[in-house]
Amino acid sequence: MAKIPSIVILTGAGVSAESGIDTFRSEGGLWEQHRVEDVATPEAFARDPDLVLRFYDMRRAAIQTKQPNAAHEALARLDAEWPGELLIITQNVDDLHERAGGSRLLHMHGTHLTAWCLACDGRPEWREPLIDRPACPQCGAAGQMRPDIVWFGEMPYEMERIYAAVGACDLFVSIGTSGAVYPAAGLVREARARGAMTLELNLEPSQGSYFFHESRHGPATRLVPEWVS
Ligand code: BV8
Repeated sequence: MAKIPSIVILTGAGVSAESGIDTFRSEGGLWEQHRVEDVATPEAFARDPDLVLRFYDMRRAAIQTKQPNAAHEALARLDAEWPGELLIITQNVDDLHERAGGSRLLHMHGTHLTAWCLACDGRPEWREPLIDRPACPQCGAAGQMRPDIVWFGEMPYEMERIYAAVGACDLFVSIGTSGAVYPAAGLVREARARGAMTLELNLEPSQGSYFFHESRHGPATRLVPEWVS
């Protein structure tokens, strides 16, 4: 019996843009006159923890007011129906893939759904602001919680599992990412080198378009349902 193709899907901020969540580089990724790259770093957290905690509290609260869009829903349908291997690797820290029903999901840059306690290394479910230095629900330590988000200069989560999935896939689809941030932006080359077909669905050509066999340009809420159907 013919092998069912295995699929790896990489999503970025563009898949959540039509849900009203700002991408990083459309408005220049600015926040309170800081570049995101300057706020989303361990150094920024050490230098000005209140600024960084306020940045993530604001984004966590904003995300809770947003809804998944037709792109998230189409990917969740594919996830539910595809009989072969499938993994959605998202760079996004929002929970819109989950809320659309996605389950074969990996947040390589972390998520707003949990916080990270530096006292016990726990990852409790989290929804509240961190600016008030709440106590960790697992160990009770106060003021030791940081966003469970991979900052610039930190190692993304589950890279071994990611490289194994990308190296074994037959189809690699990149959706809504600028190809600006590594190691995520290098995954298409890993997939292609191992013989996968590679497709990019993005509003406009990305920094990595050259590496894809095919690039389609337009809004994710149109391109993704068209591709999934
Ligand atoms: C690491 C969490 C090493 C934070 C994020 C020089 C060269 C190469 C690499 C580096 C370098 N200098 C530094 C590095 C490393 C660095 C990096 O790549 N920097 C870049 C800026 C050059 N990478 C890292 O630091 C990574 N870690 O390398 O660790 C290491 C090794 C050993 C031990 C320890 C460490 C960690 C990177 C993770 C950083 N965290 N997110 C947060 O969310 O607050 S990254 C952040 O930007 C996002 O998570 C996302 O992953 C990333 C890229 O953003 P995109 O998702 O692509 O969004 P963007 O706005 O850029 O693009 C949106 C796209 O959507 C656009 O193309 C647009 O056209 C399109 N679009 C818009 N609307 C729509 C649409 N498409 C369809 N439909 C629409 N409607």
